[in-house]
Amino acid sequence: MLKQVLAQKVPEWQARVRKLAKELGETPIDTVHIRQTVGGMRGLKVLVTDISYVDPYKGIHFRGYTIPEILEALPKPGEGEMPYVGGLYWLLMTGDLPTKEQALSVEEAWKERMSLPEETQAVIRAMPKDTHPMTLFTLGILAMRNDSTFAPLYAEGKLKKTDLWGPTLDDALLLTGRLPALAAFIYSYKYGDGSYKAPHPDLDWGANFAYMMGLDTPVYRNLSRLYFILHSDHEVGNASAHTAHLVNSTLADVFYAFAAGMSALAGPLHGLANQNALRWLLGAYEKYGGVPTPEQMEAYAWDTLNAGQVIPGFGHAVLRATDPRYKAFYEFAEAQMADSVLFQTAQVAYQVIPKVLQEHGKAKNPWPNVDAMSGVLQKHFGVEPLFYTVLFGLGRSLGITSHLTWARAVGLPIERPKSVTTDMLLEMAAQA
Ligand code: HAX
Repeated sequence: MLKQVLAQKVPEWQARVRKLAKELGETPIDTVHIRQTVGGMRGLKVLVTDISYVDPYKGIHFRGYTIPEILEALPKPGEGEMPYVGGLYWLLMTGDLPTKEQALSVEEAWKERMSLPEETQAVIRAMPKDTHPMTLFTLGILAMRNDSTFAPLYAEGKLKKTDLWGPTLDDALLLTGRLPALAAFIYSYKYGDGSYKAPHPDLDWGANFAYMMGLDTPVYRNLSRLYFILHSDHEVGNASAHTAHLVNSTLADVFYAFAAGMSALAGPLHGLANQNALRWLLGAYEKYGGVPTPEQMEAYAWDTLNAGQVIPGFGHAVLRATDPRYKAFYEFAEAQMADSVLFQTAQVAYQVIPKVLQEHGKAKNPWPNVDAMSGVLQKHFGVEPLFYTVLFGLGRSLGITSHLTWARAVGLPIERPKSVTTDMLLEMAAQA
């Protein structure tokens, strides 16, 4: 069903991008400053996607909808439950809010693909148990590449440029379908009895993950759905999405591209912030032998800052207000685990840290980001902190594979920015 809807939409979007490239291509849209050339290309408008957009004040918009809007509007399994992840995938892929039938059609497509092949399990089992979960995750993704639809069709010369998106979507559905089983198996291998728990045929993507993790309660099912929806996408310029986009622009398939993206996510400046934020909050709790008072939290925060460190979970490169993903998690925690001492510690942090960061005067955004709360929730249900980046990656697969499908649909070319030497930059600066 998803493929038929995309097939109707793709030609119009191909024409739109062709127009931008051919008729409007010489329009200048920005000036490049040397600070950006030597500063990680921060803020340069050099990528295009219609799947998501981060507004500095209202946060992430998925296909134009804010977090509160999608949590309200996406179809849900039942009253008071979190939406089907399949509905979010429909929205990301098509741009349209799905009916319940459309959301369930994605869930059905995933169910048909959800089992983890024996050889992928064998690849994980061949690794030492102390291997990092993200290494296992990346290996597992690459191991599934043998089942790519795209790779053999392309190798056999059977694909026209305008048709590349179809088998990319096939790969996207296969990969995203299998990832919950891969993640849960890695968890079992590292922290459990090492057995593979097959997916439940009656459960949706989010609930199935909870089931395979052995955390099959209504609350954790809902947390899983919420967690994956909130982590699904954050534009295409962030390091993991951009890495996957770059790799896929060479026409390396979705498996190669997503594995590369997950290697980027594994870096401490990207996907590890949730662990650091949790560790920091636990540190405050342990230091004061209980939930800190606001005064104690303030002193703890200044100790961190005076030691030249950042306060994890606060600040953002783009956002200039409290991250709506943080707010959604906060409300979930307030409703489901108000008596958790860790949540109470996070509440004191929320009360105190923005003021401290404002006094400190460096951070452009003193407000909490999603990572200030995501680890708190997982820790409450006993999930091991080293695994949080895999959870992040599982959610992010939804956005990244949507970007890849659409990049192939509109025929974005291989990426090749230009580099210059420092001498050239110094000369340009002297002449400016
Ligand atoms: N605590 C202390 N200082 C902070 C700070 C924080 N939480 N956030 C920013 N600053 C400092 C920066 O280190 C920088 O200092 P210098 O001038 O000495 O280099 C200054 O304030 C200006 O930084 P900025 O422009 O406001 O922020 P950046 O765009 O450079 O960085 C970060 C954004 C998210 C990396 C930053 O806010 C940070 O390090 N926060 C803590 C770590 C964190 O929570 N990371 C997760 C972000 C969410 C995410 O994207 N996850 O994937």
